[in-house]
Amino acid sequence: MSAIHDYRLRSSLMYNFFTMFSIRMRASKNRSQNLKTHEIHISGAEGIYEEAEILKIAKEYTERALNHPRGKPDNIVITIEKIKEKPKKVPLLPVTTLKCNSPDEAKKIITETLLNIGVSKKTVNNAFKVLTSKKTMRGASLITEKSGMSMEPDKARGIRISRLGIGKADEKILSKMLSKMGINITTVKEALILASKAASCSGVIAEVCVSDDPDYTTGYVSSKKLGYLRMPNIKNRGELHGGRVLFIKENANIKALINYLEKTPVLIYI
Ligand code: PML
Repeated sequence: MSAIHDYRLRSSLMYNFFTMFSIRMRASKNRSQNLKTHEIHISGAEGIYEEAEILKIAKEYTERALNHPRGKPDNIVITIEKIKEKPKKVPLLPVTTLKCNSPDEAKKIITETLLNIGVSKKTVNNAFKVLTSKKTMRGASLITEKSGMSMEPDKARGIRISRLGIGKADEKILSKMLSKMGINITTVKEALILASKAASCSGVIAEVCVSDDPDYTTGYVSSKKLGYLRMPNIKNRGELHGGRVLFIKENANIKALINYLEKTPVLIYI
């Protein structure tokens, strides 16, 4: 290969990587109580995209924020940020849908699964308090596997698992795969991509998620070893509670863990 050709190839690869953007949306509602105003979470979404897709995605995210079952937002914040480091490649978790007929059954499955992988009963109980609380956390809660301590610095915000996405070719494969299972919808795709990033974090043992969307009643428990285990009827239709809990190693380096989950760009591959 000539020096010029080699230079062009290298610069085009660099161009591709440097022109990827993290696009994030957060929508909230203002609520006044006791002369104070605070924000209630309505919806969020994000992905990693090429420059040519920015307008389309910003429109899609805006429409999503304006038409969410949790209500009409007062604030929609869309952040478009150029990715500055090469995204880490992380494998997609395998997907299984379990048979689950009620929230009680889901609670039993989650509890048994977590106890089996060494999470303490106290930690499981604390996780259910977060997942069923009326005050939904915007991001994820971090709970230590044995002592059940909450480690997220901001209890209202939690940790936002961020800067994550999937390349176009892999997304096509994912769509086909999910279509065969009859679950090719954005909610599943986005949750699966997020769970795959969380499971790739060295201090994270497992995750449980219940959607805070009152119309969406499927949730999941996931980990590198378990894969992504979906549970229909994890909550009753109409309920507004929900959230995400990450079970973390007792001795996890919290700063490094949060930095990976929130800041390190990750692209999921199949
Ligand atoms: C969410 O509302 O974003 C979480 C959805 C979790 C479950 C998605 C699925 O696998 O059906």
